[in-house]
Amino acid sequence: MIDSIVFNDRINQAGRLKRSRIILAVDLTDRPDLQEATIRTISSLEEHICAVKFNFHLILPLSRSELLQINRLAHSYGLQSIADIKLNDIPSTNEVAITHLAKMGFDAFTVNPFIGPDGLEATVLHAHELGCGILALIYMSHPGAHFGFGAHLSEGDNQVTPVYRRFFENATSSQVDGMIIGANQADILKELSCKADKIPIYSPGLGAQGGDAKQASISGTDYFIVGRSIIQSKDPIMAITHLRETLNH
Ligand code: NUP
Repeated sequence: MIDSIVFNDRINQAGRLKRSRIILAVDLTDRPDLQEATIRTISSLEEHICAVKFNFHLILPLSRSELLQINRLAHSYGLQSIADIKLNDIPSTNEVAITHLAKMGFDAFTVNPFIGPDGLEATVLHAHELGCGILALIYMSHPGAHFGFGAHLSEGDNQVTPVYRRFFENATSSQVDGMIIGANQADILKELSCKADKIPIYSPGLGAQGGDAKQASISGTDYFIVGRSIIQSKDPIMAITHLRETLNH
């Protein structure tokens, strides 16, 4: 039974119990049996993962009660559930969204630090009051990420700071529960994992987006977010077993 009020403790415990640091991105596309397909997918892979992650693929088409049922099932398997909605609004609006999602059984939410340090801190505080966690985007995995996360901020006196470093500083001081850095951004992963201290790094961008799990692990990834290369595989159980073994050895 995983029942800490601290998200980081819960996901850490789930990782140890399942002997897996894999988070399944359940990115099923819309279909008439979406809830059943989600349940089947989670049930068939639950023993190989520590958490599930849902983005708008499921949050938009499913109802509140369907999502609550799915999250209860995930919890019954000892999994954590992450709503990947990349919150990016004023604190009071973020708080309303988080409150709704927490009532649907989600344990953690993704946030874009573009909202600034004060907004990030307020969002983290609110999530913590509800026993939930916040994962901040620091450097995304897609090719266009460098336009935003890799852009440079002018500090005057010819000094420039990359946006991702400022996001990292803001995320650290706001005491986020995790940082999201693409598995395919090896240099950034290496640079920030040395400084991240006790804040875990979550990496999507494996397989379909070109990242290599072993390499990401060496570069500092703690939790591995993976979707299409498992759920669209001809044999998802074999694919996830292989990934898990690669990471555990
Ligand atoms: O930088 C990010 N990259 C990314 O792919 C941040 C994310 N949240 N994601 C999500 O991770 C993306 O929306 C998808 O749900 C998952 C990766 O899936 P796949 O590329 O393994 O299929």
